[in-house]
Amino acid sequence: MHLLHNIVSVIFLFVFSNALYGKTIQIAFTKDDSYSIEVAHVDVADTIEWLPKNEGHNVEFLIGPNVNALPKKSVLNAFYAVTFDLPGLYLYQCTPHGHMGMLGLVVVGNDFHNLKDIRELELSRVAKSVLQRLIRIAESH
Ligand SMILES: [Cu+2]
Repeated sequence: MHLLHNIVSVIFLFVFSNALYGKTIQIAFTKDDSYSIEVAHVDVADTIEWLPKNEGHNVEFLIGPNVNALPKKSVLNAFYAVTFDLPGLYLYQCTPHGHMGMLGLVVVGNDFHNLKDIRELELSRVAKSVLQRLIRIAESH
């Protein structure tokens, strides 16, 4: 009975802390000038960590649910982490390779309310076609 109580307590703590602090997922910069996860689905309060496993890349947010409060641009070759507080879509690029289509999309809380803003972004032709592919992946999740 005591053991069962402990197990229930541990499960409760796990669920509770998950709700409070969120989960963390990791995305690596790859040698193919891409992000290892191109479309990430997370919940509000979850964190994404970007790992500089390949040189010459960073993370620069182009748009998010609050365009006036985007996460700051990361430094090349540096570890970076963002905790997502607002539901909606966030699009980011690698500053040197964004025009070549090194983009990442984050869907927070399965919320697509600002999809129109993302579609209206000015991007290179290659980046635009990559973005369309990422949106299709996100929508078919
Ligand atoms: Cu890059």
